[in-house]
Amino acid sequence: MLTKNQMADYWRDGYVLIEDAVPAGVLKNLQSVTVDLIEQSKEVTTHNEIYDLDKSHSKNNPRLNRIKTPHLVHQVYQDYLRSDALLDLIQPLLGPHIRMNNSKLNTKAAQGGAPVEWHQDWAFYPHTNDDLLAVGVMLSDIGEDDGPLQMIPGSHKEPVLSHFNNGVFCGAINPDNPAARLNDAVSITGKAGSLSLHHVRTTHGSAPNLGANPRLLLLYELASADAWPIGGALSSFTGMTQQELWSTFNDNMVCGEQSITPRLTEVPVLMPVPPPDDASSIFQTQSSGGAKSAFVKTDLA
Ligand SMILES: O=C(O)CCC(=O)C(=O)O
Repeated sequence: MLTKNQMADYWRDGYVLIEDAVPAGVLKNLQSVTVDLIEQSKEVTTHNEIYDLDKSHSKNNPRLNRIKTPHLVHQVYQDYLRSDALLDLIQPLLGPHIRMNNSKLNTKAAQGGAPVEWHQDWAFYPHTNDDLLAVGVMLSDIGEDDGPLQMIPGSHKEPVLSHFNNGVFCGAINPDNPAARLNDAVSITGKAGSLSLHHVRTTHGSAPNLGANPRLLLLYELASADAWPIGGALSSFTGMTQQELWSTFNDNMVCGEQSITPRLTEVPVLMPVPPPDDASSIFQTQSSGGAKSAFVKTDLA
């Protein structure tokens, strides 16, 4: 269960870190399946439905940005999502009816794995209300040098900032924008088995991984069931038929009841269009959209 203080932290700062959140046996399974999946990427030479590759990926040295939609790749990721250990932490924030929009496992490669430029998830997928959050489960120890998630406290209560470059959605805030308050950044570090919860409007990003091991962060993007994505946004639902969307929505219910009565609140919405050339992941959106980097380039990799 979230404590009262943890809930207060979340609503005040737009994120909270919970240590020792994942039961030891579950953590071990998540880690071993993840290591196997990275190993299996050796045979892969271009981005595909499962893998987003780091620039220096090779057969001898598998280096990934991401395992896409891990919940579709292995049951272990579904089981943890639907476990009481996780639901007890998210229901106090999202209510009893929760849908997962997407999952991803960002495996920032050792010694140079790519940064994620500063952004608010909301800019990618505005909904009818903003009762959405992302769970970030640390599957490896994550210290300051490992490219931890960084958050800007209180940004979830501030305006949604431009994520455009030359009129094209680039999925990143220009680091020169003073409204981003990047000097206020706080790193979310912790031991494997810790997790963070961040509000959909909280500004966050992460630097390259300078550490000796891949930084493994499993992300679940969750929504109250009555928060419906606004059509036309870049999202995991883009391109689905109505039937596919309905069955995906039902498959992705984590707990409680499906809703066909979206709750409409006064939320700031700016549609993420026109899209960049490649919007297949945040990494490709930011690079093909020409996002200006906030992070010092590294040539370690
Ligand atoms: O993996 C990270 O450091 C950031 C992930 C993130 O914000 C995203 O994928 O939207």
